[in-house]
Amino acid sequence: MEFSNDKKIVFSGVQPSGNLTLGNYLGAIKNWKTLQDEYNCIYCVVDMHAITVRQDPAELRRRTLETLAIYIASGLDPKENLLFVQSHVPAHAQLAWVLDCYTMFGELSRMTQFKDKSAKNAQNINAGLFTYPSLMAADILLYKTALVPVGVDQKQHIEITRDVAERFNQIYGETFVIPEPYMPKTGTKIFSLAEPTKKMSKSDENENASIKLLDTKDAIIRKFKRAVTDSDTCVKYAEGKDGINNLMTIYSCFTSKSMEEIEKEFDGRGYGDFKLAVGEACADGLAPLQAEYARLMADKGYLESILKEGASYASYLASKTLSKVYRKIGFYQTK
Ligand code: ATP
Ligand code: LTN
Repeated sequence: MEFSNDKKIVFSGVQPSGNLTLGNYLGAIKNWKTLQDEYNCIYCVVDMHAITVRQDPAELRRRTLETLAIYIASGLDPKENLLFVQSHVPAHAQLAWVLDCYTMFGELSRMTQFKDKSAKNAQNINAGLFTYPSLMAADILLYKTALVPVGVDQKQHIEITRDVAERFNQIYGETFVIPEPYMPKTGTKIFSLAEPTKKMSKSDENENASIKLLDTKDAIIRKFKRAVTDSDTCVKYAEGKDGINNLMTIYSCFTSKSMEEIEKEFDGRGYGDFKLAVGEACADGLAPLQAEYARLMADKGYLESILKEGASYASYLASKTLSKVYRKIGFYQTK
């Protein structure tokens, strides 16, 4: 694959740190394919970010390929989108080190993801977890990215990327393009089904808290049936009704119905009916993705060929930015 024109660049990624959830899909991946005509899109499997939390090597390896298959099964055409694995392109680590030296300890200390993950992994608060945003900034800045489609939880990381890029540009002159976050109107934050004030996360240990993209229809319906709601009985989007609000958001994402339409549809019907309808809409909405995923996973050779080609083109693009940066900061370059 090769970008044949100078459309603006879109870059995003998901960590292969667990089975992908409905949060990853509705908050990020589902929106990616809507950008593929208008932009040159780069979607990366960010395995280097995943090891900021301990991973089982065999599982990390397996999930890396599975994540790629989910990207394609979600409608990303590998002929139009640049798809690759982060660790296959050394420039990400190389630029991250440089950016580490232009990112302040105080800035990194304010990151809520760092605070959350440190609390969750108290025995493994490693330096990578702390400098995670510099690697993410490197991912984005290497490709002159204009737009970064992510869920709302990543907004702070885009802001620090912009700050670091502006700081660098101020010292050395125009080097980096300053990226903008891109967030859809609904689905930017999907909450846990078990604790609807917490974000749905693929590394949550509670199986019932998240819908996995590859869950069977039965499992999806069962999990929605068990979803925590409130003691009210009325399907209404309102403050304090976190569980119901979350289910309504999910239902709206799959049916394109507005909150008012959903309230009307379930007027006078109980939560049981509503939960079943959400489960069915979600399972049916995911069915085509699941079928395509199964087809792709049966052909690992094809998936590997995409990764090889992707790494080669991404390395070519990234090396241009990296050498510019190396030159600007004064690293000696032989002729
Ligand atoms: P982990 O649990 O390992 O931290 P995660 O499930 O939070 O992972 P990431 O790989 O960090 O997922 O995120 C990939 C993309 O999915 C990001 O764009 C992120 O904003 C989005 N995302 C993750 N969880 C949600 C959610 N609950 N709602 C909306 N978007 C989400
Ligand atoms: N930190 C992101 C994943 C990620 C990313 C990126 C997203 C790593 N590098 C670059 C957009 C652009 C997350 O979702 N946790």
